[in-house]
Amino acid sequence: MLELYIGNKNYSSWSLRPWLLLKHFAIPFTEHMVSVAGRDYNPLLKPLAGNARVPSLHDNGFQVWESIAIAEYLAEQHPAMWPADRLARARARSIAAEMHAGFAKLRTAMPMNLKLKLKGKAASPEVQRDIERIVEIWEEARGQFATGDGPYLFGDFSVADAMYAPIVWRLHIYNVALPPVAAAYSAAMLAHPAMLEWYRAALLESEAHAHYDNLAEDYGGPRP
Ligand SMILES: N[C@@H](CCC(=O)N[C@@H](CS)C(=O)NCC(=O)O)C(=O)O
Repeated sequence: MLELYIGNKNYSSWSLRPWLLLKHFAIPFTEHMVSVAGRDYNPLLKPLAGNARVPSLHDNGFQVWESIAIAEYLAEQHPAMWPADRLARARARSIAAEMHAGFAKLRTAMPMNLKLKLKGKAASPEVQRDIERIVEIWEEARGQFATGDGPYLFGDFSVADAMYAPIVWRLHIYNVALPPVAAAYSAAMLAHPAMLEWYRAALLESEAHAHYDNLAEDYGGPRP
């Protein structure tokens, strides 16, 4: 039996990744939500995961933590989670790992907070570099590796899409303008039924954390 421990849907960007994978591939699981607030260390999470963080997947009680490791664990049972072509699969793994390890400037400047939709502001040079690299990654995947009719990075939905899903939300929330290929990819992701399910649930949550919510003013307030 699979149990996924996740943080608040409004804020927990890491939790979204394995949750989306499980949903997209229609894998049965039970979800448990815990409170997260951008803490460096939360002792309450220690019984759930060795790294005291969510997401954490429990498979008949065996714990798997770190979003990328959870994705790999699931993909062993469901190989369609990675592209079938060997080189496409290698590239998908590279960009998934790059996401897992990087983009700290963007993640700090633009936390996921699904209750916000802001006018936006000019990015700092460091954040702009992250944005440009993300656009480059998406354009290359779509242009060189996407097969079939699927609108996702490699055509069909894969671990790579799950890893970039919170970035799609962040760029949308903070109104970052995207060139056509990246904009089309973003629109496809935002229309994904599981992304919408997560979003609707996030809107119903009541837990609030000022250090995330207060960014609204800095980004020009709400946009229509
Ligand atoms: N590298 C980890 C990051 C996990 C992480 O930072 N999770 C946050 C929530 S998004 C957390 O558990 N924070 C603890 C807290 O705020 O109490 C992963 O990929 O799963």
